[in-house]
Amino acid sequence: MRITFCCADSKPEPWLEGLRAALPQADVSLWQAGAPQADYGVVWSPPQQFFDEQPGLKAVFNTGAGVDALLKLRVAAHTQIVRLDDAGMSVQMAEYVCHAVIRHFREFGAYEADTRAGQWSFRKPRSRADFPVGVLGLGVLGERVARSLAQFDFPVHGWSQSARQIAGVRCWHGTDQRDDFLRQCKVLVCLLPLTPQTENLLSQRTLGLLRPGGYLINVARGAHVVDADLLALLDSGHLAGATLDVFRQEPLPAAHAFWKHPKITVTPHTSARTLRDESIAQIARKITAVHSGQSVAGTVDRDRGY
Ligand code: NDP
Ligand code: OXD
Repeated sequence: MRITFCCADSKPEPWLEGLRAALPQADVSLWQAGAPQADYGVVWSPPQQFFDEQPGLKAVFNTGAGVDALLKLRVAAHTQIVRLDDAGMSVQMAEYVCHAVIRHFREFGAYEADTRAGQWSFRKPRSRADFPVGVLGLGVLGERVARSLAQFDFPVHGWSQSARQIAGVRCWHGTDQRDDFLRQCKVLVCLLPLTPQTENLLSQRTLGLLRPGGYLINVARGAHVVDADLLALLDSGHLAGATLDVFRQEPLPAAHAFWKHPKITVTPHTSARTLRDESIAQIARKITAVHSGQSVAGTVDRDRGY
């Protein structure tokens, strides 16, 4: 079996060594133009040339959860696309989102500013009942995040495409229920895949439905948010703040208003990193399964877009 590795932004050697150790029977090599035809690809943001030159791939394994970049390319219809299925990401995402929600709810940013100024001051405790948190997307990451927030006794709502049931989470689904879901929430966490249906979903209209003093945490993709609308809602005071990990253009351009906005916290697409060892183990297991004709979790439905 031949495996070709083509991942932007990753040092290839540790991946190649890890894949060779996990699949000793396979011939694993770094893709380059003109490379021989492989059976399987391990990819992140490959160029179109990769797929043009590898028409015989049986499957490609994405080293991330989001496949939006991959689905913009022309990939042969018979090539199965498989995404990472957690592989250590969901606990990181739960840490990140719970941290952002609690930091905002407990006003730790304001306490840090006070104590840096030498002030021993107290703020009136806020009520959890006034801080319902909504999670857009209840998949591998969103469900873990929703359950984790519920552990801290926040009222938690979740929205997905199909109906879901999660203990401790009030679940909503479909476009018809979306606006009612948003009206319940003060804090909104975006964990949707980027698809034609979800692009630009977070706009003046939809974010305007959040309770006054709302807060946005976007950890999915930058193109879910209409940047100018978010800025307008922050400046009008309808939204109290935002924590943003993902952006339309990454790295976030130096001149972008998000960098210095006093109500925005920016992190560099780091909320849930791909963990190499866990990912190699998962991909190797799935390659073995696909090679023997079995189905695997995380297979992307191209029509659905995730
Ligand atoms: P999943 O595919 O497991 O879950 C997607 C969820 O979104 C599902 O609940 C799905 O509904 C819901 N959904 C999709 N489309 C719609 C729609 N049109 N209307 C309502 N609900 C919809 O994805 P993951 O949880 O694994 O990951 C989510 C995203 O997080 C990734 O696509 C990626 O972009 C981003 N990500 C960001 C990272 C970072 O570091 N910032 C790291 C990893 C991922 P249903 O359950 O009905 O199918
Ligand atoms: C992913 C990401 O999709 O890192 O895995 O954003």
